[in-house]
Amino acid sequence: SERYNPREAEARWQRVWDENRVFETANDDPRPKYYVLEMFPYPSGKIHIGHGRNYVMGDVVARYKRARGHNVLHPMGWDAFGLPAENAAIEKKVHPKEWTYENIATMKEQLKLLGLSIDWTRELATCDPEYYSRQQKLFVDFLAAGLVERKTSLVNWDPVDQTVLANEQVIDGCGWRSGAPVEKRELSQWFFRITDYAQDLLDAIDTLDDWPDKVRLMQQRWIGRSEGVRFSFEIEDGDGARQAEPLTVYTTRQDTIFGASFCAVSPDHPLAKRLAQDDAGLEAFRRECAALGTSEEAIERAEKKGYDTGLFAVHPFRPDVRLPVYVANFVLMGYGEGAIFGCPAHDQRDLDFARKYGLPVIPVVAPVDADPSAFEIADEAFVEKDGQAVRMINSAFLDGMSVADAKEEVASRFEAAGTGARKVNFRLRDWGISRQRYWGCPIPVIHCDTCGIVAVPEANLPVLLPDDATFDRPGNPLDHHPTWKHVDCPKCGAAARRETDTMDTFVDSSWYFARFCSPRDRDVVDRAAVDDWLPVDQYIGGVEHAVLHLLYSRFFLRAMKKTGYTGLEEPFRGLFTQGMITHETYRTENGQWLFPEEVERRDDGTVVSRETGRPVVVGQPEKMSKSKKNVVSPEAIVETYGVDAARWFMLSDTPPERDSEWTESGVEGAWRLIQRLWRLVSQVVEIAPPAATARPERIGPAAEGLRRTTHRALDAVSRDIEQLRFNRAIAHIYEVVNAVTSLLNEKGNGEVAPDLAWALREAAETIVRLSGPMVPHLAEECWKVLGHEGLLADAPWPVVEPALLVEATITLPVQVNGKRRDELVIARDADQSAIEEAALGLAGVQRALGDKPVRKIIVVPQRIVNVVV
Ligand code: ANZ
Ligand code: ZN
Repeated sequence: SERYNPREAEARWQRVWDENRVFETANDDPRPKYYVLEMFPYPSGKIHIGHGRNYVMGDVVARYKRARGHNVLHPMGWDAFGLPAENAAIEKKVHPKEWTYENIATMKEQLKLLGLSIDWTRELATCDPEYYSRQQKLFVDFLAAGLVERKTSLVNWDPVDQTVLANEQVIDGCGWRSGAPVEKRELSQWFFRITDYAQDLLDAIDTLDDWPDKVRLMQQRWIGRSEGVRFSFEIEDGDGARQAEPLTVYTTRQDTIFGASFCAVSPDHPLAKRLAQDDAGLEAFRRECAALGTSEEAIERAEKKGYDTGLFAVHPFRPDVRLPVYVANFVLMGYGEGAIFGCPAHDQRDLDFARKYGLPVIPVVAPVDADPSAFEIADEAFVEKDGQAVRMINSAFLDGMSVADAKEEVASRFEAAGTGARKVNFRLRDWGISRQRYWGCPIPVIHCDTCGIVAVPEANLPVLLPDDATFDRPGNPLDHHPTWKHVDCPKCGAAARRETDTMDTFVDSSWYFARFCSPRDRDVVDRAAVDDWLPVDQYIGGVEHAVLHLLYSRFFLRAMKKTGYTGLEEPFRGLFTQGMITHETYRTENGQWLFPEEVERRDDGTVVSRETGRPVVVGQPEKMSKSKKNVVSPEAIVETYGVDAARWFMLSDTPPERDSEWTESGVEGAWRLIQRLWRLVSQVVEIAPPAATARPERIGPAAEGLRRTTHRALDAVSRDIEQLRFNRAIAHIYEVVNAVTSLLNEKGNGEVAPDLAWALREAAETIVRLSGPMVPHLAEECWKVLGHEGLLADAPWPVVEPALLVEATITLPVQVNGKRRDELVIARDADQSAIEEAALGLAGVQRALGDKPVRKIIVVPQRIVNVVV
């Protein structure tokens, strides 16, 4: 038969699907719903094949669920606001809008090449007024519902570019573009009150049992609930004069209070600010700390430094003990009370600090078996605190207690004395959404000198971005636009100013999945549609979004519930985080990156530049990225191998959660497999032509054997796809392919009995249907050759005949002296001696036996084997 020509066939089937609107989804469809979504892309320019993996995975699920009789929602859109567009405006002098929409057009073309079963009628772009106008309505509703707050917070300020910088834009304390040392500034900003939901967001993680454990753990850590105590120290100056204001600290280790040797406040603490007014040294220290920016990581990494204020804190239980009070760079203003007591013996940070400033190190927790008078701390803090292994020492009334009991005791004493109280804290902060930039959703409020903050009335929405912004000077283009911000107050009519901040782009991506349910609705969403479609049954995306995007979306749905847009709280029932696609990197001798197509691998294994013939340095496979040029374009693949080959390779190469290395030989292998499937189907059609095959009366052993293989694969592939184990699904498809191939080879040119012909056709049809979600174009083509009228995309999933699944083998656990050591897979009808022999041969059993002689073997038929020594 002739070769399969993917280039021609793929374009043709894509046209057929489009023209027949096969993947358009109606809301009023009686079938059970299934919502599958991949995290929508940022339109950065072009996609490479590495971007394709999660879309292809989602597509397999979508096509599979369609075949299983679901009404599938599988939409696509664009996360289209953001800084890169504004950078392009500055660097390339194109308008962010133009840049963004051009990228969207390019990337849409590219995505279409992948043959995805997407309902493009639901497409949306977050930069489109159609979308962001609804987002503004949401904001106004959230504001009215008390979910939004305006408060000051510290930001990274670039004094040259006159702009707020995100933490990632602060590099070694300097602005990424200007190179100027960053300052910390207090700025009035808009916040979503996500912390109101901290406990709820934490508790509900338990219900997300179809999420990866690591993501749930990351969310838990991010929310960071801790139980501790908030209490106050009396403060004295160097002469023993009591100060009016006590110092309040937060601790989770109140048990270590007798090991306290200093107190420290944040450089932004009111006490530090006050003292700095008449202390130039302290002011300089505060400025030095400010240069660290607001990133917690940077603060964590920096050397721990302090400034001695000359004040002392009075120990709450030992009035004769005075602790020096420092301003320290590692104490954050945003957490707890912005002030701590330090216990160097049991906290590494405090220990480093104590060693640097010559402060005492007093152990108060020690292993139960240690001699309290001899227990000392060297360079490592002793952080063990759990259970019966440690107890309190050097701690007056706490001596001998466990850490847990000591915590209780100290907390109770503070509460009795009225100087402190138990307190739950969360690491989670309110979500600051103000961005001083142009290319984002304008925050729909107006500042009036008389009325204060006034929400833009619904009738005046949307607040559109002005097109005629300029990007040639520092600062926020909306702020220095000549007219845009000048409006009359909607309340009193006086001259007022628009808010010029735009929203964090994470806001845009926190509800797009809800908008997809009724993408053209005049309101924010159609509540019935949202309640029907959500939660997303399967969400697929990168683990880099495991915390912020997912948490914000969870908050958003709760906020939308509060404002009446939905009855639901959790947006994503199932979550999958896929691995990345990697590729080798290539560099010339002078360090220039080369694209894969610019190099050539010679027969002797050396790699050279196609242009110069000079050797090229081949680097380890790394995540595909434009900057290192180790990318492959979908166009190039489609041209040479067809997209089905790329899809097959992406799915078959590794488990989907793991990284997968893209290689030319890998795609080539996938291409060969596609040709092989094609030949196989063509051969079977010759033996068992479409019309002529009715189910035979009698099915002989050869046909029966093939049918078992076929149905077992069908069963396994269904389960594998349900669990997103695509590589295993493909391995099971191979089992049928191999069985058919060997039967065809055996037959040679001979005749085939009708029952076997029939079973071969069933096998071929099953192969085609099972591989349909993975290689949909090839499968449609084969489906047609097999004589079907309709589209495979509309055909139901084949049905398993359970009788064919009854295993010929069983699995028996094998114990040695009652302890499970291995398991045995053996023929269901194997006799006693065969089982005994096989059990003794197992690696796990042999390891457990060592050289001990076997006394007895007990076989409980169909149940268990126990070896006694
Ligand atoms: C005394 C102490 C002794 C502490 C000890 C730890 C170990 P989590 O569990 O994350 O809530 N802390 C409190 N507020 C802080 C701030 N604003 N900036 C930096 N550190 C702060 O952490 C609570 C612990 O972090 C608190 O318990 C406090 O140090 C520190 F052996 O108090 B601890
Ligand atoms: Zn007013």
